[in-house]
Amino acid sequence: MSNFEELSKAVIAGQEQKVKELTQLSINEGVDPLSIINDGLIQGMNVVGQRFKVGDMFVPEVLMSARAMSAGVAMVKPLLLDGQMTSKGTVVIGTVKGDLHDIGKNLVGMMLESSGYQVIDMGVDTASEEFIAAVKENKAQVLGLSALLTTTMLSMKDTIEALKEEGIRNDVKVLIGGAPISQTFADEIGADGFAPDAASATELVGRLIG
Ligand code: B12
Repeated sequence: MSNFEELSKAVIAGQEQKVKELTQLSINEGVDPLSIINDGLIQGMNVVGQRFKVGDMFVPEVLMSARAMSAGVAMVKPLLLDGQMTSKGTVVIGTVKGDLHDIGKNLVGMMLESSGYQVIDMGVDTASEEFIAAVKENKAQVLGLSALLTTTMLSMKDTIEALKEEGIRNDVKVLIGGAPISQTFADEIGADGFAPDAASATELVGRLIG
């Protein structure tokens, strides 16, 4: 089994210590840092995302995998060349007002970060004004909104309207996601895109600003 395969397996199994050991091993062997992230750590997390989707893995396991992956990413990050992680663009991401769910949003943020985007994480319960301030301040190309409740998903529309009022709607692509969100809803409220999971979200960001 290659190092990458072993690393992916350790991420899938949520074995943080093993991920750290294997990551260190790859670093010692001089493996390209970006490759450790993309071919090892993220590969594992992609499998986790797919298994979660079909009901083969559950939230606590997903969290353990995410934690294990982050531990590996944190070790590799300082080794990346300047700009290697931040050259692809800036994404502001957060969970909308009134909503405290952040597991999926964190996964999306982590995966975007590991794929080379600068991610500004606004946390949970984020008001439209806070999103707008962050988009302006960081000159973000993408705004990612997460909602897990049917009641809070409606505030995504408010944020899009507020972007229009501020005159910056055309400066930023709005991407939405979360369990109750669909492409139909995205079309309805005038979002630029919807993605059902972290891997597709990363792909979509690439397509939107790539
Ligand atoms: C864990 C959980 C909680 C935890 C949250 C912990 C945390 N730190 O996030 C706690 C216990 C706090 C919680 C609280 C509540 N919850 Co809750 N919760 C869940 C649960 C079981 C899992 C959500 C989750 O983390 N999934 C795992 C992640 C990986 O998946 P995900 O969030 O869908 O994210 C993926 C995609 O959606 C997408 N994605 C997510 N965000 C984004 C953003 C962008 C930009 C993109 C592109 C993609 C994207 O990519 C992610 C990764 O693959 C769901 C059930 C469910 N089926 O969703 C209920 C659920 C969402 N909760 C629900 C409810 C009702 C509540 C409460 C109101 C309960 C209560 N009565 O107190 C409160 C609300 C608190 C609040 N104000 O937000 C309901 C919502 C019903 C509805 N239709 O609105 C659900 C559906 C459960 C149910 N069947 O009743 N909850």
